[in-house]
Amino acid sequence: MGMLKRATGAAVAAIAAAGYGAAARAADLLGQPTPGAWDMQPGAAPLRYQQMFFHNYILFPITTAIAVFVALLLIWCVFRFNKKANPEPARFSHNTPIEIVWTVVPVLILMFIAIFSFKLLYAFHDMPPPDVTVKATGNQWYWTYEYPDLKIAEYTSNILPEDKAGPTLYRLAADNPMVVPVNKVVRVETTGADVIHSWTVPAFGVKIDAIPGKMNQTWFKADRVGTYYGQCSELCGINHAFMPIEVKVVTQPEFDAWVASKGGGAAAAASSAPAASSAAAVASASVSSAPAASSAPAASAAPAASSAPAAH
Ligand SMILES: [Cu+2]
Repeated sequence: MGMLKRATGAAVAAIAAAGYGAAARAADLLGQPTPGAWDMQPGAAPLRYQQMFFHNYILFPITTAIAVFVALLLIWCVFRFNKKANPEPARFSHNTPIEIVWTVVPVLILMFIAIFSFKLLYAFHDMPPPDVTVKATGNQWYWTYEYPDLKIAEYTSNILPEDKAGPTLYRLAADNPMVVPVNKVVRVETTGADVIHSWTVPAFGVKIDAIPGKMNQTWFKADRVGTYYGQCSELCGINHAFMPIEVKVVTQPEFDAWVASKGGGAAAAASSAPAASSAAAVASASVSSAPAASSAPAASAAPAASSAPAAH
């Protein structure tokens, strides 16, 4: 079973990556809906490719087959067993073999779906060690973002007005987007300041409620640089449609520069780790070594840095 599971997983991942990579959907806009398009927008995260594979090659064919089968059955019954065609109706009320079949077959179908569905659920649940943590708070009606490990204070991300966003991006674009590095594990912690909101970015396959008094978390690993849009997906009041989510995925050096421009820094996070050696403190203080310091914590200092906020 374990081997079968692993083999299935590897096959799904390979097909999904091939089918939903950059080349396959080049015509569609990245990170946003494409006017006139009919399929899901292109994905930009490994688990999103698996979600799309699951939908397009597992769920969709099964639901289509069931819908067609039931429709044909209905049509057949209507014509074959109406009063005119079948004036003398049968009197029996049970048929054991067919009852066994219509119980067992749906169970088998659900078990087949569960193989893929549970694999994905667990993949989303089992977050790898995060490289960046962002706290996203839903407010009526805007998002605020905070990077506790990087000492970036909470800032507000408001909707970009229509004249600045343009017709296509209006209600998708925000003035101060969330910014994250490419190919890094980003942990998103969500909470609500007033009512329940939902932080959603389709290209990453992420949708998680932001609930007052509760901290939810999810994660994604964007594999392409770009700008990705989403919308609050929990009906939260009159301006629910006007609190967009914009995520800029940039290279690590660009991210470091952005962090510095926000007054934060990986160096600050590293030096806040308990009992950091004086050598590390000196290194983090030096401007030239900052990029090195920021890439290093991914392997070594990340657990220490992520545990740091608990001390506040
Ligand atoms: Cu909302």
